[in-house]
Amino acid sequence: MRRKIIFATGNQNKLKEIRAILPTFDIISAKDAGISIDIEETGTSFRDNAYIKAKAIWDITGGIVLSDDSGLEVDYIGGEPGVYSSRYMGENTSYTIKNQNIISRLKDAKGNERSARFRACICAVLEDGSAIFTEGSMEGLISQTISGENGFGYDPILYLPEYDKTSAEIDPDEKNRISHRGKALTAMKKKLEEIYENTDC
Ligand code: ITT
Repeated sequence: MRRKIIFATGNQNKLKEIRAILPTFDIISAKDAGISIDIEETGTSFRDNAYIKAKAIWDITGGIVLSDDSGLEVDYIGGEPGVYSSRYMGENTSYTIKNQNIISRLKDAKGNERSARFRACICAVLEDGSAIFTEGSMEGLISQTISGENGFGYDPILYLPEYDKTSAEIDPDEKNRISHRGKALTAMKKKLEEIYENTDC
């Protein structure tokens, strides 16, 4: 039987990726578990916010709760939008506008000055309330134009030189293999397997 895990996210795109990356788990969103709470992300790091999200759901459900806090760090603009990636320019602003804004802010940046990365921190709060963390990143350059239809968020502006494509142009399965989220979740799966040795984890 597949182990049930609640994933503390309201982001459907993340859920889709998480389910593809962890097919051996039955991943349930907080909403599907009947929980609808607004969790304020008051942390200043991906790790802090990942913990805040997982712990808030664990306080209600117990069991194992996973969460992801992630974002885009652009070096030329001091690491922005970083932990504020989903709130950058306002939560309801379209990603076409957000992405165009970042491209405009980098109009004078050349070559490696355009370096950027997606980062993800995955937190698991376990049955006993203890927390474990894994991290992953995916390096690239901010593209000159918005390009690609796959993925979500800032995928259309993170250019991956080794593929000569943006993160929104590569195949979704390929993204999951090399992405910040893919790496952090694969590392978390390994940690959970070690903890729950000889179970279906
Ligand atoms: P939850 O907190 O409910 O999980 P959220 O979207 O608010 O959903 P975060 O606070 O972790 O999640 O913000 C992550 C943002 O970073 C996300 O909304 C995108 O703007 C960006 N981001 C993260 N991973 C990404 C990816 O793989 N591709 C494109 N953008 C990504």
